[in-house]
Amino acid sequence: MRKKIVAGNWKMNKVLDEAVALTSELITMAQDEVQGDVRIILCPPAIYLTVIKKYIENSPNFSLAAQNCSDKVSGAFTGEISAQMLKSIGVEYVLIGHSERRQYFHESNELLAEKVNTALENGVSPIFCCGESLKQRQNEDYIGFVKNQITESLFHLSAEQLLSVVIAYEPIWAIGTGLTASALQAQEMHSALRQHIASKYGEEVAQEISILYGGSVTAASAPELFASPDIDGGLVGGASLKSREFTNIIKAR
Ligand code: G2H
Repeated sequence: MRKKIVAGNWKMNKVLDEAVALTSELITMAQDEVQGDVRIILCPPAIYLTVIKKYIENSPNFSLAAQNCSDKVSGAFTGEISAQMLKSIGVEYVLIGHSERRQYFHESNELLAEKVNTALENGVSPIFCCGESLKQRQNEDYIGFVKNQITESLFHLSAEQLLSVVIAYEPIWAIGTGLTASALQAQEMHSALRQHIASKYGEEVAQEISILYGGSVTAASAPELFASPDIDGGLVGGASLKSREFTNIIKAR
């Protein structure tokens, strides 16, 4: 059985009071309403990680992820946060390769491979994001494009290392646009990515990796998406900023 995961990517939203209030509400709702085995990962802005860590301490199904980390180990890199620092405050996961970072901060597959390495070397699990643009979906081999992102950033890893990675497929055309990939479109890609992993690492490894879907997931769209055989949960942006909506998404996993 693969791990079921629902992660909330808050992006650059919420001031401290709002971040704390959202966390408290989520913990209460999850305690009262969420049954079964699901890992809930909160991805707040890095500045709140230590504060929120204290709030989730007694909630074993909650974990924290940073939204980014440096590809460098340490040193004179003003403004950067290393994987080692994340580990030192008890952060278990880090988003790597979110399309907003690829687009606005020009992060390449090669750079992302370095970030994956430093995260793994420090015991922080990458949530590796991949996905195609609308243009790529319309004009090109969109499955090949996403497979290549995985090949170039992950296929240098050993099988054991790869099993510490979570993959998040996020079609760029569905991010924050209100357009969700249909369950069929998402399943097509998830299944292709799993086969791609199997071709390199074997079926057993491919069957163990959690692949999340992201892109305008809501409480309304989550049940059908999460019912698809190769979709193991979601990476949720906008809808993770509201406790009721996000809890309902968690319940749909
Ligand atoms: C994709 C997703 C979360 P949203 O970026 O990473 O955001 O659900 O707002 O499309």
